[in-house]
Amino acid sequence: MDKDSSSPTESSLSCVRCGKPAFLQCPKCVELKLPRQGAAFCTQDCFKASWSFHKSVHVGSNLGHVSGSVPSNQSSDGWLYCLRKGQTRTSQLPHFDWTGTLRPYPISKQRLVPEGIEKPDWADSGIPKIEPSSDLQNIVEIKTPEQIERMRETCRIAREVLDAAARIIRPGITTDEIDDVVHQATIAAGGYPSPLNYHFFPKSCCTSVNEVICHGIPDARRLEDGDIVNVDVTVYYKGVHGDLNETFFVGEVDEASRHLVRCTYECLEKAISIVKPGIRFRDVGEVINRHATMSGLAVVKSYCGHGIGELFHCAPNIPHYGRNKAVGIMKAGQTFTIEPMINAGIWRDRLWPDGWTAVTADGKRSAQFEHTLLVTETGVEVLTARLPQSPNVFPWLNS
Ligand code: HM4
Ligand code: CO
Ligand code: CO
Repeated sequence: MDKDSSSPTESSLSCVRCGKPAFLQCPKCVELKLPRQGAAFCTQDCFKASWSFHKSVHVGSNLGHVSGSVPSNQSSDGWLYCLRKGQTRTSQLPHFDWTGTLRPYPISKQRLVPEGIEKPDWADSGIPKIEPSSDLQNIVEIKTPEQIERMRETCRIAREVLDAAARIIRPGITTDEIDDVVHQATIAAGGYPSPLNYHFFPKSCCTSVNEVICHGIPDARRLEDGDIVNVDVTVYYKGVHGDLNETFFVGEVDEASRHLVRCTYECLEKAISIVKPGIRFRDVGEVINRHATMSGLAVVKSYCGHGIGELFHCAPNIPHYGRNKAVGIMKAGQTFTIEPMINAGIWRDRLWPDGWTAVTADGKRSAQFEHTLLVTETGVEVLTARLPQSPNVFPWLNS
């Protein structure tokens, strides 16, 4: 373990595991010249405890990207293109009228969750059993204080998992490596990564690059300087789900993309600011639509915010676009997500042959931010809020 030589008494770096000031650098990261912020630890104990997922940042880090190929540190065995449910995976790029320049890459084999971690009912079969026919698809549950406390715990874990992913994002890493960090950090906390095998979704999180709107599948593609990437994390822990996502910059990103991502962040902030008992769910979309259209951007209509708790997706349905017909009025004790997807060009989306990846119809970029929220007597509690130790990756949040 190397001492951080630049600052003998004060550290500008925070520990990858606990967020405390960090004076130790992972020696492997130093050798590979990896960013210091993602490689700093306060103590040997935190370094050792983080190793199972931290080590994934070393893999393939110094290998050049060969366009269209599987990363050269991986065997191509077991890496196949994902096709929609019922179709056999192939080693050939499927035919499609691609809307932009992004293409799918092969995906690695399914990750395992240790015995002893409580799993949702789709973990083995790929089919949610309770969720589709639950009464909670029609009525918006008022959570008990005990359910709310479990939601707080789970959402805090989900935040820490997303932050672990944020810390490794840089040009050259694959979205599969992001998925591995999400998977390992989730199980290390005792949770199950909710997306894994939900309606046969093959990975533990969604990674949506550039023109991908949402539900991008982590694969062998390496992030490139100038990309934007959304990472959407949902954790199942103590019988409840916590769901959040953020869109990150990869290296130096152009001004139009910085505008898109910042505006999308602001759309979510403005939407959260109206949440309190008595507000109509349909008003969320008015606030988002106003800010997006005033900024020259468009709101995605096909994917909405959703109720969350003991179910991953339930009532209420919360559209992000204007003039929507969402039913119901917010009440204290309800929990749901708001997760606007905002496009640089037109609002229309199309689906890739994998049955999951939603892309913009015009191939221009899309950004998204998401929080899980609790309606309180006086307003709102952001259950997935940033923590003091969350990485400083958004320039507008200053310092
Ligand atoms: S599936 N993330 N998200 N997201 N689904 C794997 C990772 C996933 C979703 C999703 C946002 C809103 C709604 C939904 C949803 C049905 C219709 C089957 C209940 O799937 O509502 O799924
Ligand atoms: Co989703
Ligand atoms: Co989400």
